[in-house]
Amino acid sequence: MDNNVNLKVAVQKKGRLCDGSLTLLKECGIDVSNGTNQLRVQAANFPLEIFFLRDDDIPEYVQDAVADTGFVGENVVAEKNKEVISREKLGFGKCRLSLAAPKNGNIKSIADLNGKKIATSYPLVLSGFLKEKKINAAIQEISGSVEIAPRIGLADAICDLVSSGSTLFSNELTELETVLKSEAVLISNKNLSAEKQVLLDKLLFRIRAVKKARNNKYVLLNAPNEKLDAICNLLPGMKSPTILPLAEQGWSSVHSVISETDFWNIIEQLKANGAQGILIIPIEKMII
Ligand code: PRT
Ligand code: ZN
Repeated sequence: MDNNVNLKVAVQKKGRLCDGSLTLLKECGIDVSNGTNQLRVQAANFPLEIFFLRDDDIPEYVQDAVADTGFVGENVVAEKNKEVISREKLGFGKCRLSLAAPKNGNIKSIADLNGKKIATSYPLVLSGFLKEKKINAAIQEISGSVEIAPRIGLADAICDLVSSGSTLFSNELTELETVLKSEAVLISNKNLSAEKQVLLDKLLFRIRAVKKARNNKYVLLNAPNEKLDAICNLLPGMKSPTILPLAEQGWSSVHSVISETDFWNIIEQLKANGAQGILIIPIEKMII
């Protein structure tokens, strides 16, 4: 294998996906601490080079092999419609592209959009959605501040990204329907060389281990021996829980791995079965 091969990774230069992308790379053991001021940074301990770009340009650069892979929102991938492969959802940058209309106006559902004008930065995704729903509305493409379009008379409704909903709320807009759900995703070029594919697979392996670890917790608890069966049945561990005797007669320590959501669902039952000294510990990496 050519030792000079570098995986070229596109990351948003400044914005909502920048921190999440760099943190994920760091948790994958890839050190890019040289900062984000430059256009490109070489990782210290992995054959990988980061290019800092505007998020809108990332699908095209990956398609054209200027970058081999990139971190970008699914919303941008859908709108830019370039020839790239979506390899892995990344669990951050979550939002939805939604239709919204003035709170006190006469547009109460998407059927009321017929004959109306909708402002958006996502004309391609929106036109596909309107076609599918058989709604005949005009699309006014604008590049920013979409939420003010109804107030200044530019459009009757909008189609924009929403996360907390506070932008819609403060502009007196109500959400009508979700057009697309989105999160950050790792995309790649369709024709990677064998060497680059090996590097991408290594990166994906690490990303999956970090994602699994983020969703799971290590649980330690003390259980009276007569309740061990009941408690172990409550814990869906990776294989089966580890059970170690405690110095105190009649008690054991139970160790397992569990998703955080599952844990909160069974905590009361664990306590009802006599579990004590329950510890929840974050997991750094998880490889199954
Ligand atoms: O300069 P560059 O072009 O790289 O950045 P940008 O300004 O285009 O993008 P940026 O950093 O704002 O967003 C990058 C990506 O983050 C988007 O493409 C989405 O995938 C994701 N993302 C997640 C969001 C949001 N949440 C989000 N809330 N992108 C934008 N918003 C905006 C939205 O447009 C609206 O103005 O935030 C406002 C709504 O937020 P709430 O919380 O008030 O609902
Ligand atoms: Zn952008």
